[in-house]
Amino acid sequence: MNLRSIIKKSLITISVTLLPTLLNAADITIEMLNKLGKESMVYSQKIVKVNSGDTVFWKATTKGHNVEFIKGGFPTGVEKFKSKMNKDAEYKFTVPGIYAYWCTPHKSMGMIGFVVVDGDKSNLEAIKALKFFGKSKKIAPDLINQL
Ligand SMILES: [Cu+2]
Repeated sequence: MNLRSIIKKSLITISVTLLPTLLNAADITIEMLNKLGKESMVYSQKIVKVNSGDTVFWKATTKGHNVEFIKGGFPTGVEKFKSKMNKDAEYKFTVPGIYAYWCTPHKSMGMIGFVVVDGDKSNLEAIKALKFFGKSKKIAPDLINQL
């Protein structure tokens, strides 16, 4: 085998190896954290805006967290989603609208987040009507105003 064919073979191998990774790459990564600046029990980004087809990846940077879509807090027709504790999570958003979620054990400690898909806010009234608890209840209105 000459150098040229070795290079060609290598490039093909690299492409075949990397392509699935590139195709599955998350479009947005959010860290689940015990601490971020002065805040504790928090998602590194509380609001993200994505396009349908985009995947959001929640990294379990610190343990003890998860992602749970809030009942009534996502577009109709979408199935509920709850990730495993302590584990990375990912979700591919295909239906436009607003998605509200919290971390199950820290739902009253302000660990909430929102995803807006395709800039569609048609379910905003349902989001405003959600019942939040404790610290989350305090911070939710301001976040919802920023959607
Ligand atoms: Cu948490």
